[in-house]
Amino acid sequence: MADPGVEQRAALLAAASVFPLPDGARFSYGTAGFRAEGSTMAPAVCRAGIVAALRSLKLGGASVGLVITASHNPVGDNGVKIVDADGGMMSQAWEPFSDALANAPSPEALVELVLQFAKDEGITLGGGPSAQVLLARDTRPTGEYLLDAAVKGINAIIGATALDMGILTTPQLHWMVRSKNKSLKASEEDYFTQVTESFRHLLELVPDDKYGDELNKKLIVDGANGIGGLKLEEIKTKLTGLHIHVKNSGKEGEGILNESCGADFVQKEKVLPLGFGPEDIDVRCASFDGDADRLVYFRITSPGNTTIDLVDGDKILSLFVLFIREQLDAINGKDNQENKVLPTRFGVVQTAYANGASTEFLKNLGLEVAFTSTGVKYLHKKALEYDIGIYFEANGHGTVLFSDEFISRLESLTTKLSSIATGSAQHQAALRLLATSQLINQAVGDALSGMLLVEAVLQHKRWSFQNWCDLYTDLPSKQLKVKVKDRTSIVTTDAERRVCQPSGLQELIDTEVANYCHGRCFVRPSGTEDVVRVYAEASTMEACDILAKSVAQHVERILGYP
Ligand code: G16
Repeated sequence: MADPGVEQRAALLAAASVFPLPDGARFSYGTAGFRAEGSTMAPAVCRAGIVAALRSLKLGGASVGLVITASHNPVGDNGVKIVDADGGMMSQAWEPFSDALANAPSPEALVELVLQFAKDEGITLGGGPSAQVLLARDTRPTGEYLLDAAVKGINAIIGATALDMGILTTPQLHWMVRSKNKSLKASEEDYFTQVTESFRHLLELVPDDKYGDELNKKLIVDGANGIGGLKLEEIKTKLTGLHIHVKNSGKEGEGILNESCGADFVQKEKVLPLGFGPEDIDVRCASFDGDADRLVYFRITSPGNTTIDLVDGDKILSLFVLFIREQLDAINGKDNQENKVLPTRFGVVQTAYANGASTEFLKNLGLEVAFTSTGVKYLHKKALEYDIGIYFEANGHGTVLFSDEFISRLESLTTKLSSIATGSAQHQAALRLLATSQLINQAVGDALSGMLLVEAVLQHKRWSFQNWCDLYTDLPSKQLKVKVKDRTSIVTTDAERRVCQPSGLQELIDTEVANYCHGRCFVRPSGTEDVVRVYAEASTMEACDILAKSVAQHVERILGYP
């Protein structure tokens, strides 16, 4: 092995020695990076810093990102994930190395792993191109300490620089990394300008000839006591056409991050978050999660009742699908299947958690619906295969992706139409699609920009919250968490819809499911918590509860209590 230099070895040894791996600690990159109790995370974060710097070197010095967050998890947890140069999640091909490095038992073992990996990947250490890692963190109390660990890891690769972008939403950092590598404006101010301007543009394009009641402009947002609420407070006065009131805003004294509030709580528990009450009846409400990469909507219907009407990621996706289809039809002519002005491969990506009623609704529209495993890293990759790919997890994590090639065609079309048919329905529709591609985050799911797109589409359609709810009726569903000895002993297949190990478990699930009308049930190990998740769907809530419980009992019995 070529010696990368004494200095490089020494730098790696020094960084690894500051944050030794405690006995028994075991990290796994999981669904969305490393996560654990915040005070135990420093070794994994420091090592993720090394990985991020190596990734940047591998990509010829392109900026990559590192964000310190445990998203929807409790405030005491923390985590780290790496953002690739395109603004998406780190290449899955690098996860095994990240796992190995995070679990390297000693500083010496860590150095050997890095040297071997650099050699295998053709990365020149100790003096190749410079590397750059953009850093961000959410509002968790352990964030600052872990940021320091990340910086130490990055600096352990000679020639790498860490650029602290501050306290941001996770999607803001993804957006910055993508923009920077495309030589676009990439500051936080630029992000705010882009979303507020494209939102304004979409509202200007709302047709004035539509019938129906004026949409209620009032919107209440549950910020999960996290960073999303704080960022929204900063820009809400620039969002003309909306009257936003932020609750659980993240300001001092308002409440605890993600505790009985936020998108994960609202979607899973289907009850109103803390701080909401009868005064909010019938107002459209949105809920972000702790790092603002998930979005759901809800409405409180009657006083004294904590249950809500929930609009989850599936229904957000369906709303976006209808809007985009309407614009494509306006451009191409609805019945013109032969000579389309703008031929478009339009696809939708969901996971096993998608409510069966939503999938049926989308298929009935004639759309291509693909399924992937849970995790934005899988959905995003699949959605990139289309000219316009929309993905959403039921939990509210998703976005709409426009391919670069499609955007160029759209830009040429709008230029052409602006000279021959300016103001025509076709021209307006093309402009709407362009504004949509500017508004909605092209790097990752983003609660803030997703919410503004929802608001623009509702105004465009003159739709009330009820119109939106009425798109289809969700099948009742139930989710449970089961604690077991070793959740990784469950192995799944078919986009996590079937279990292949331990043997016999799938047959038991099939037998239970067969007892229920519209019954569906699957189990999978979580990639962010030490639990097995059980999802059940059936024609009544009571049936869901029983189905989920009986399958959970099988899981507990077969896998053993912890
Ligand atoms: C992360 C991922 C999501 C995933 C969720 C739950 O969300 O980004 O794609 O759905 O975890 O994953 P699991 O069921 O494996 O625990 P977040 O918002 O926590 O980053």
